[in-house]
Amino acid sequence: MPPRALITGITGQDGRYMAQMLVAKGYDVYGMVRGQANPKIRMVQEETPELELVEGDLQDLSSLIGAVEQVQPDEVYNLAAISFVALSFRQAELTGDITGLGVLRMLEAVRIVGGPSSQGSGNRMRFYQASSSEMFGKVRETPQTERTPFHPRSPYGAAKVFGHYITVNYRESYGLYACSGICFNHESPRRGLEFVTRKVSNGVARIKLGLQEKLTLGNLDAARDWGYAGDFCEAMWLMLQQDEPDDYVIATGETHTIGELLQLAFAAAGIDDWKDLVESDPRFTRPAEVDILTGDATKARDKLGWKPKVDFAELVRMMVENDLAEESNGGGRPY
Ligand code: G4F
Repeated sequence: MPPRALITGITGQDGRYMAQMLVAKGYDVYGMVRGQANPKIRMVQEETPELELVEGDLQDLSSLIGAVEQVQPDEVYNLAAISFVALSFRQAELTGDITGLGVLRMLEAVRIVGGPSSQGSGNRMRFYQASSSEMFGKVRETPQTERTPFHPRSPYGAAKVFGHYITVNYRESYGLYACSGICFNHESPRRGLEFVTRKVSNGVARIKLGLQEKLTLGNLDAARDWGYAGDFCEAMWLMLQQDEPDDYVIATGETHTIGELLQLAFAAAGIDDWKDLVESDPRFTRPAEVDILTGDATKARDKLGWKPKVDFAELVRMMVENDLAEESNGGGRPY
């Protein structure tokens, strides 16, 4: 029997890479979707025809129990969340419910359905929680490791801290094989247009093609440890293949500024003189900011044998080239 995986957040960037990676590894893969019409569902079905869809909603425990009962997964990847930090300030309660309590509900579904002991001990289902470097927020030390204290700076970060600790708690209380990956920013051509890397790659492509005049961003001083989403999905899978469950920082260890991101993106489109093409607008700044993040993934390297393959320059080039092709072709997909 091939192993079975259940992925929440299947229409998001990571869910899409994870589904394709697991299918290639021989898994039967199930993606959880909310019951309503979502144009991205067709996209993931076209992208990964082997994928089966199952209904479930992180706000509804009984639907999660139903999904886990139906799939009987060996591995559960909880990748779903309200993941856009800026939106979490405007929809703080919803973010707490989905990004925070949603983790608890998913863990409960695994604990209840997973047997043989309903208390979790001996539970054959392995659980991955997508934790985030946003939990470090106003950073207490640099670089950040698995032992760095958290200081979230947004409702999103605070909800992720709950999700992280409840995952640790279910591991310690019920013996669940539950892991938390503290993932630093990870990007790709599949990144949503609201995130800064894709906003830049897409904006640069549109400027190059004469479809847009300027790129309007928020805080230009921020710096991030940006990696490639495909590499990060490999780390998530590796976490669930170990003898013992544990938590890991997943990061490249390199920090770049938004200025460097802009420089590389414009260069990839063959535009040298770009300073006047970028402006900052307070509409895109946040009530509290995470200024700079740098991860130390030594533990993942030593215990999982993981290291990133795609570097920052290659990542930015890949994203700009994708957007140049999509925008030349009428703007890509409507989602
Ligand atoms: O691309 P961002 O929106 O990503 P952010 O806030 O770092 O969060 C992402 O990475 C986290 C991992 O650490 C994930 F957990 C989370 O779900 C998400 O995937 O913003 C990056 C930086 C911020 O400092 C932001 O203020 O870029 C700055 N920025 C400046 N101008 C902008 C803009 N961000 C966006 N989205 N749009 C702008 O116009």
